[in-house]
Amino acid sequence: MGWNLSKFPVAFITGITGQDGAYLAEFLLDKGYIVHGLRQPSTLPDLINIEDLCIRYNGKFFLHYGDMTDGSVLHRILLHIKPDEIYHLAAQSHVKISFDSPEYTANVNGLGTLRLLEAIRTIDKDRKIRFYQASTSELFGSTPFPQCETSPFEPCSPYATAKLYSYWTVKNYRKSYGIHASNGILFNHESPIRGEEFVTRKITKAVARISMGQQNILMLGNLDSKRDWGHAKDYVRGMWLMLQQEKADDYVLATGKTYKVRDFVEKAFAKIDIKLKWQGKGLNEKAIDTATGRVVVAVDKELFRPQEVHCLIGNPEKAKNMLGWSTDISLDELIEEMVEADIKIAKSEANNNLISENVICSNG
Ligand code: NAP
Ligand code: F7E
Repeated sequence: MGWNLSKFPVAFITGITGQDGAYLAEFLLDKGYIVHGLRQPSTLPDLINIEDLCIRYNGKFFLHYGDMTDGSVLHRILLHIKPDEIYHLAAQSHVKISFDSPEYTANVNGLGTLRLLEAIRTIDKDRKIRFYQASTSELFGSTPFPQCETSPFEPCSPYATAKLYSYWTVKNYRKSYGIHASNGILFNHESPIRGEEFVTRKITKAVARISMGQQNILMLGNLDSKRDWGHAKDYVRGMWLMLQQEKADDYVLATGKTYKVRDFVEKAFAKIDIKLKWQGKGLNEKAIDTATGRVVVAVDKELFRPQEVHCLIGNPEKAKNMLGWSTDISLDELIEEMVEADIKIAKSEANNNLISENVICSNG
């Protein structure tokens, strides 16, 4: 298709292959943006979340190889594509993994932001580029709740300390060099394309597989930690709104409600008509399917973290008042969408297995 590309705003998204990157890319493409994304050099297929966009928006959607640990590539990409807006989402985003890989996490999540801001500082002399940084509720750690923009930070993981470095670097580049740079302090947001290692997706995937007889039991860590969970679709709209403001600033995006991991488990099982009864305490706690007496959830101490963030509840008043942002999708709707999507995947896996079994049978 022959687009006249010069009349469209240009966005650059790091982390485009992840959950938020995929939702944000679609949101911006639908608004008429040209979207460029950073894709890590990898031998493994990594485009599953954005395959459809590559086809639907051919000619307006571009991918560039690069890594947040390589500042020279970031510099070259910015010179080449001349973005109006940059959404910096790339990160080693798993909190538990950050305890095992603290130096890598600091390099990507902390210094990666510095590299990108340095590239902007040198290239964008007129300060036209608007910059969004994916900050996080993990900065609050064990601070009293509800948490808002002025709450103190008390990060409890290498992930959070690296993100705190990025948060302050953004503020410093805003004040020192006049760059339009904003921190979005986002509370947990999920979707059917959430990484399978995060607790919500791990739960909905297991629920779907249990309903299909493909899995017997779901092993979890801390069932009592509380999170403020929203839908990623609502949160990427908030990122865009931040960059449409005349002045850059920092905003909390959250639902203002919190639930325990065990509540999420109960709600997800309820979607397949399984009612749970909890028995035992601590590491011996189990959830039993009341209809069959079968244990469907148990606790594994390996899944606990060296330090836990026990309770997060965000206060999104500032974003509501200044950006006109609010959430459209409730937790129940989110869980329903996730379970339904995972049931579809489980069914198609079952069909594929059946087909390959038939092929083996007919060949043998
Ligand atoms: P995600 O699904 O884990 O996506 C992370 C993205 O970063 C992926 O595209 C990944 O590429 C890319 N990436 C990782 N290391 C990289 C590197 N060294 N160089 C270049 N790219 C790299 O995370 P998400 O849930 O979409 O979250 C987006 C951002 O928001 C992250 O910064 C996260 O820390 C932050 N955040 C998320 C939440 C949430 O609840 N989702 C809340 C607050 C803040 P591959 O696909 O190749 O691995
Ligand atoms: O854990 C508990 C776990 O890994 C949520 C990232 O997007 O949001 C995310 O970080 C809670 C924790 O997300 C399991 O201990 C119990 O208390 O889904 P999670 P997270 O750590 O909150 C923030 C805002 C980000 O910025 C991050 O990038 O669930 N939990 N059992 C478990 N968690 C996992 N992953 N797996 C379990 O088996």
